[in-house]
Amino acid sequence: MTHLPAHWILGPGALGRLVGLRLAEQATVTLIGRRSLPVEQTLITPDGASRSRRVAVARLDALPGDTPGVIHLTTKAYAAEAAYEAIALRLPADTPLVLWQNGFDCQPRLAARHPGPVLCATTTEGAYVQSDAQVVHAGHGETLVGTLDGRHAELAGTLADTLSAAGLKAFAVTDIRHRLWQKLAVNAAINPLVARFRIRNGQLRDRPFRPLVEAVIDEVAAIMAAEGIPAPEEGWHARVWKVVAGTAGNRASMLQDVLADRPTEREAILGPLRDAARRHGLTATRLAELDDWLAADPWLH
Ligand code: KPL
Repeated sequence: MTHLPAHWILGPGALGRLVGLRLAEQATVTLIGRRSLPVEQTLITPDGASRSRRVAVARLDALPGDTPGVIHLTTKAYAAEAAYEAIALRLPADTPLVLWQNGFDCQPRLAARHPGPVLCATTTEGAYVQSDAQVVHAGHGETLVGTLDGRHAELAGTLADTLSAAGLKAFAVTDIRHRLWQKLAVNAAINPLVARFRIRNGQLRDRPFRPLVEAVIDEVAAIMAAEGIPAPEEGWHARVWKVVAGTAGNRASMLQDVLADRPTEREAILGPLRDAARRHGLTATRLAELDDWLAADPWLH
């Protein structure tokens, strides 16, 4: 098998539509959400080109009659399990499921719950929604895919090839658990602080915030070491500052969620870190403070 046919994209936000519209150039794609989207969808590429195409769309409560070849679950982390349950009874048991969530929370549970192959994907592709009919591919990145239990290497390779052929550079890896934790670590050092202070990523380099970031990175690095997650070659501090520099103008996803009064991915990002700190007898005061702040209604502060 060199390519995967018939992709269902469950959760057509920015990432879901980026993946869906790229794949739609060479495969059958259905975008499935809580509400129906326009069938005419436009993707703005990083070089500013506008590519429009018609895709199949469906609502979660009115699924299409055909059978998917692969399901991409692209909801936010906190919505993933409910979205899966909404379609689970309709799926042939061997349907591959690809989990695109941030953090490390729902992945092990869904891998245990779904009878077929479960792949995890983590990406640095940048995308944002312009309207119900338009998504912007803001910047190229890289996607890594693999399974938590090390099985289905061939399928991971096929998925990576399919994504790469569609213009989303992807690689199959055998250590996706480490990769998910590494992304979570960087997210934990940036997202809660920018949400707390309502600043763009680059402002973390400024005087009042810099020591706070350094302190959070120290806590995260200690937890990663105890958990056996390899540090990046350049070290955790350099890695975080590199991402901050590369995304300086961004409003991080957690800040966008707080500003829009939406739930955040707090549980998927800070939850596993706090659990791991507890397991290893580490104190993580700063992470705990940020998590407690996010858990309370941020508008009350
Ligand atoms: O991935 C991100 C996010 O916004 O969630 C970071 C790395 C923080 C960049 O904005």
